[in-house]
Amino acid sequence: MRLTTALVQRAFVGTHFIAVAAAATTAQASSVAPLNYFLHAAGPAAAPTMRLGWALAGISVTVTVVIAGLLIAAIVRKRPAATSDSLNAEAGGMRWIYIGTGVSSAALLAMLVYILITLESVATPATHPQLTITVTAYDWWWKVDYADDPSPARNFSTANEIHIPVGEPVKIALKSADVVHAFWVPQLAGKTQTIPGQTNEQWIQADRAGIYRGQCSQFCGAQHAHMAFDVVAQSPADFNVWRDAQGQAAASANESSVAAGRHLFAERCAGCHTIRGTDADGLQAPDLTHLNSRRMIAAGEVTNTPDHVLDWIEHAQSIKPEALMPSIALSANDAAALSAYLATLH
Ligand code: HEC
Ligand SMILES: [Cu+2]
Repeated sequence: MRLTTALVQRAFVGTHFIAVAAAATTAQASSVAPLNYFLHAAGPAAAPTMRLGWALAGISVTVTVVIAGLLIAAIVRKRPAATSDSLNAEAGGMRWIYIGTGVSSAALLAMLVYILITLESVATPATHPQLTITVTAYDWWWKVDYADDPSPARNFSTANEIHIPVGEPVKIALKSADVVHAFWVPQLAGKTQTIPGQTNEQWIQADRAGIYRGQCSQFCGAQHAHMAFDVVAQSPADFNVWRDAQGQAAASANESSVAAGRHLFAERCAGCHTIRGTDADGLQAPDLTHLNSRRMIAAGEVTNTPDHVLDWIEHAQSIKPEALMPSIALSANDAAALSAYLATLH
């Protein structure tokens, strides 16, 4: 039912279109509008609703134009001069009411039928998903758990970047750690809420390899607008390589050259962050075991470069005010040691 509501919301894209297009163009310095689902659908859960959006927008525009035309005609048309019996001369006008009501009802009914058919066609994938990914929304980032493999070495937690194999449906189990959020990858599927204390489900499928941007689409607090993520769709072979690599503990865990940075991390960061293979096992923040494998940090806020990471650590509260990570002051030596350690987290 919730999924249905979400899809219906999405079906009425006409009203949303301009706002989303405007938000998308300012969201990122990227050359393409990443949320432009009106022009791009990359899978079978998204293409039918994109066509539906166009059809509904087309019908709405047609109705508006026809009514505006009739209205203008009525205003411009001259009435014959009033005569004493003109009060009784209204008889012919009623026909327009009947025709208008009939046409509008038929159009609305046709739209309803098309909406229901579309909802049905995207409700379930053609084949049963082989892969389930659990995504938990936090203020203001996304925890991504791969937990369905019989081999524990292939199960792990990551953040803000969801990898999927192309060409097959993937089930997304959706949870929330705090308030209501909504998970939305416009080019892959409609939006679904994440609600504390319950698990919602949706499926996504990408027919082409690529990076699809997702965004929280239900207001959840100060940094709601900066709660984005990427879905990286890759060939099944590449996906398996990625999954195997992510399952590994941090390679650097015992390197003595980065001992100072590791020690600093244990003191100042481990309460919130996990690095597998070390004692850092905080659960309230993104898993950093393979930090450098990700494209972006802070839920799509900045690209993942060593400078940006250091800047984030020292100025998290100015980059993302109210984010649940404090700005952490570091001496130049500490910053260098920490950077050296973080650089090893591939
Ligand atoms: C009080 C808990 C807390 C502490 C302490 C903390 N962090 Fe964070 N950190 C967070 C949270 C929460 C986020 C996610 C913020 C967001 O995107 O809104 C985060 C995000 C990050 C990210 C971006 C990760 C990504 O993939 O988006 C990095 C890197 C990071 N922290 C490094 C550190 C380092 C290094 C330290 C210690 C110097 C540290 N953090 C201390 C809570 C914490
Ligand atoms: Cu939100």
